[in-house]
Amino acid sequence: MPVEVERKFVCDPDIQGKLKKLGAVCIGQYQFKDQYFDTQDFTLTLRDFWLRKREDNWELKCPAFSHTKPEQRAEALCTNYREVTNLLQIRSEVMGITENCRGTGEDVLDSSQMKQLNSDSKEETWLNDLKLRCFAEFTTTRCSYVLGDEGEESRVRVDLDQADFGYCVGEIEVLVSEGGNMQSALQRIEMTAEKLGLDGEKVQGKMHVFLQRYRPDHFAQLVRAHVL
Ligand code: V4E
Repeated sequence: MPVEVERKFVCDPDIQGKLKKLGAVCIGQYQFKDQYFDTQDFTLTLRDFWLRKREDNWELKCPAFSHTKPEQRAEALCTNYREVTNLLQIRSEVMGITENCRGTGEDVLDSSQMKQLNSDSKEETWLNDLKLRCFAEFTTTRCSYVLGDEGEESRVRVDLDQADFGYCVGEIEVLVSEGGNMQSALQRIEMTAEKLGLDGEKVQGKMHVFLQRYRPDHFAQLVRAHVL
């Protein structure tokens, strides 16, 4: 399962020009709606787990820990998350975290149950069973670029995001397979940031800004727990 290593940055007005000068290829502009879910007492997000539905697809971002000792500066500016996209695995991991159900993957469903699970009505059922509710919903317009053509592992992706609540942020992302070379990923992100002339400041993500503006109680708890 890949780990996403990311660094966010402030987009200056000439960012697209700079990307093109570096030979980045635009792979598309698209829009997506994200809905994020948690329990009423924020069981998932207080542990840095982020459950979302992006358009019709479920994703769970889980904190991933690097066992290497990369340069401090690069590490401080980047985040690492493992992304789970299989709905059964998501449900099973969420069950384990929320402790509403003891099993952590043992509750394998048969194919007809799986079909039902993917239907809207069943989706409501598992969300209700796990007492999950939507705490954030916003739409992002994204312009995606790729740098490097030597395959997934060495490719650097740059996303320029504009959220519908009036916040823009860029993101440099490298995918690393679990147990893969985290240090090299951090170096490639650092090199791309340097080429784009970015400074070394830590930049807030869309969720940080969304919660700060619209869910101040939730935001305060995450700050106290050092998640944000
Ligand atoms: C991991 C995380 C959250 C979930 C949203 O992640 P993010 O990468 O910000 O969203 P997006 O839309 O760019 O997803 P992608 O398309 O890349 O998969 S919300 C908060 N976090 C944690 C987090 C953090 N602690 N610090 C920073 C700088 N970003 C995220």
